Amino acid sequence: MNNIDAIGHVTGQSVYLDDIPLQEGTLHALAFGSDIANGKIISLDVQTAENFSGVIKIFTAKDIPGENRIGGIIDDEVLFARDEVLYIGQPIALIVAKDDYSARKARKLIKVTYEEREAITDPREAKEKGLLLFPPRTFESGNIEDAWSKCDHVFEGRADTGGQEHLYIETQGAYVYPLENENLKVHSSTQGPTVVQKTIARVLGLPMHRIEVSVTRLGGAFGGKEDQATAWACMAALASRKLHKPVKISLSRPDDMVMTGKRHPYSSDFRIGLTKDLKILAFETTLFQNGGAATDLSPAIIGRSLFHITNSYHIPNVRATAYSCKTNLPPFTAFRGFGGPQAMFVIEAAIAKAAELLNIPARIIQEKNLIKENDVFHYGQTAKNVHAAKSWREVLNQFQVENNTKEIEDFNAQNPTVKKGLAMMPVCFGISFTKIPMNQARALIHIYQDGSVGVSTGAVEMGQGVNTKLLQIASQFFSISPAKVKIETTNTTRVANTSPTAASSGADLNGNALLDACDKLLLRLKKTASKTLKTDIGSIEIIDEIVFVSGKATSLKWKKLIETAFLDRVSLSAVGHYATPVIYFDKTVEKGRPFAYHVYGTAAITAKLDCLRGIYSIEKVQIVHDFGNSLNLMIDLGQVEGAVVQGIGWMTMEELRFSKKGELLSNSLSTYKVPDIYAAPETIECKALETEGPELAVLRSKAVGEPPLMYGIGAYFALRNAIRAFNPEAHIGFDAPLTPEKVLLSLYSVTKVAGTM
Ligand code: LUZ
Ligand code: MOS
Repeated sequence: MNNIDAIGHVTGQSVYLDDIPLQEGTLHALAFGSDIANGKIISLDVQTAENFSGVIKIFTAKDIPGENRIGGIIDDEVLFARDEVLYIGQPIALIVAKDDYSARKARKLIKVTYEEREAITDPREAKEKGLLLFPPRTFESGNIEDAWSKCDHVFEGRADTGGQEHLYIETQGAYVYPLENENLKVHSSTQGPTVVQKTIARVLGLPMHRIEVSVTRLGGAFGGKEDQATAWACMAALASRKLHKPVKISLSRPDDMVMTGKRHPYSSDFRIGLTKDLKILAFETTLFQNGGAATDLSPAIIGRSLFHITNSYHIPNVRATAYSCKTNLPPFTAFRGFGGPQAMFVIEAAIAKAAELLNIPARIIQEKNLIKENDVFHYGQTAKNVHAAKSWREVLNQFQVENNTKEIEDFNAQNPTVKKGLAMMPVCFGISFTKIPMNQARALIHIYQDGSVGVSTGAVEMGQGVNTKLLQIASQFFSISPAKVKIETTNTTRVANTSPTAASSGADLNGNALLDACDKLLLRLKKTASKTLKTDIGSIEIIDEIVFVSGKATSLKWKKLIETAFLDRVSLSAVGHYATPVIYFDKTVEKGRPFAYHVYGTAAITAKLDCLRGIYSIEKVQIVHDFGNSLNLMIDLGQVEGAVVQGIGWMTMEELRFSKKGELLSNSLSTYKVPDIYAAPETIECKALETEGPELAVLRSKAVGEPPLMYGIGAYFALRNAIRAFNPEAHIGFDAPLTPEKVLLSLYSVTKVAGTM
């Protein structure tokens, strides 16, 4: 089954926000943001700007009829700054004009005076000053204090990871127009139509049923539109409601880069203790999450960091504490992996540090400590259907890693200025929203009189192929041609109270809700068939659009069956609901069973480094990944490839930089380097591990969106190994991204004090 969007994408017929035809009289909105990172607003003068030709109106906080509040988890975020600004780019006003050009010109005429305060951009400094977004959280298992004395080796260090731009191809935006009776229709480029609906309702002081949110597809999201699509839709909705006009907002790339949150940078301290036979006995870490100026999704992201702090390893004694630090940067937000990647980098850094000081390859420690069946994670969940060791072994076997390692050693011995390095990267990622109530979904199916089927769910298509999977699920379940099924847009009037399409769980949750609806309809259809064919319902089956009785084909076809059911006045519509069973979590003790299941896999990554210039390439990424019983291996492999490249980008080249004053320096594609086709690995090979797949994955096809991003972490360690092959004394911080600049500096550095990095 090909991706159903393939032809539309290639021919340019797929509809994104910018492809929606504009109604006559549509106005264009543009946000005006703060140009300082911290301070009081003393005065705001929009008069000159409002008088500018083409400008219709400028909105500020005082124009909001409802609440000036957009925070989802904690109520600390405003739509428009009123008394103070907390980061550069924070929206203060909205310019609404006849065209984008006038709005842009007028934006320069807004005058604000501030009483500036010192900007804080470093999370450790924020923590020192007591600036936390919410109280810290600690996960603990075993007895860490006792464990240290039992360790033969104890190592300490620090690990830092930078932020990451989402760089969705389609920037943030929304198009809102009035409907009759003061209702609003909202087209939003959002992962969470209900979040948008709910927040607009709050900002406008309206009940939710007056707001209809519709999504056809997104041009990428990666977590950046889980929470942060909302503000822009609220702004367009405010203007549309006040002016009774259609209003469009669509961020320019520079505005999007400056004004929106990104992956959280983290800075962490770690301490790792091993026995002499290299079992990790104890691991302690403190994470300082750079949360930015408001909470956004940070509590949930901190949670996932704490869950994934041991990655694929079983460690009996763990203590992990995480602080979400309030800084004067845009609120950092969800990004593919959702705190998991940052945490996994810390444990991998700790293992690498131990390996380097013990003078052994890290993979010996990694392999020894892989989690096994029935081991208990530090958060209380028992590991089931574990494929950590199996995927590890399969990578070694299928890709002859031992041979590669020897070849690399020979290569390095023969080449004084070009070095290669290899690293293994196992991944274990939990599937379910860590907030239990979010693990539910709904679906609505109509079977039309001609036997064709329309399916609506809460899933948002953002290029990940969820619509193709949903279509497969419906057509497989009814055993009808895929051509008979259409996946409708995502719309809050058809499917309400949706969770955002996030946490890799879009297909699982919505697919299971769809199955529930299909189930109800099939039962009704079987009743009709048994009545028509005068047989009992248990003997009826539908195979390839033909009704079978006790395994024998009858002359009753799908189309006729539907017609018959309709004439018999049977409802041909059904709603489905799904709530992931068995999951729970007790935050008072930080223990439970938060995840439906885990996704496992292992990558071997080879890097090649020109030691004169610091230029490198990622030669090979070789993966064995556990898809379960994949619904669509082509789509899933596409997810793996994209995620790996995105992960490598984060680890090696995408350097998010802010000045001390909180100004985004990497504010365009010339200063922020994302992987292009030349930077992508020369080969990515991914083999599917043959597994049955867990019952809680939809049709046993495992979630795939986020887990493979973390294979990219291996690129950092492969490069590190290449540097050390050139200069075993090299001083290399565990400080990602490992850009060519850092690589070059470290190639010719020496470790200042043995054992500290
Ligand atoms: N979003 C969310 C997520 O709200 N909760 C989660 O647990 C999550 N995990 C991964 C990605 N997005
Ligand atoms: Mo997400 S990081 O929106 O799954």
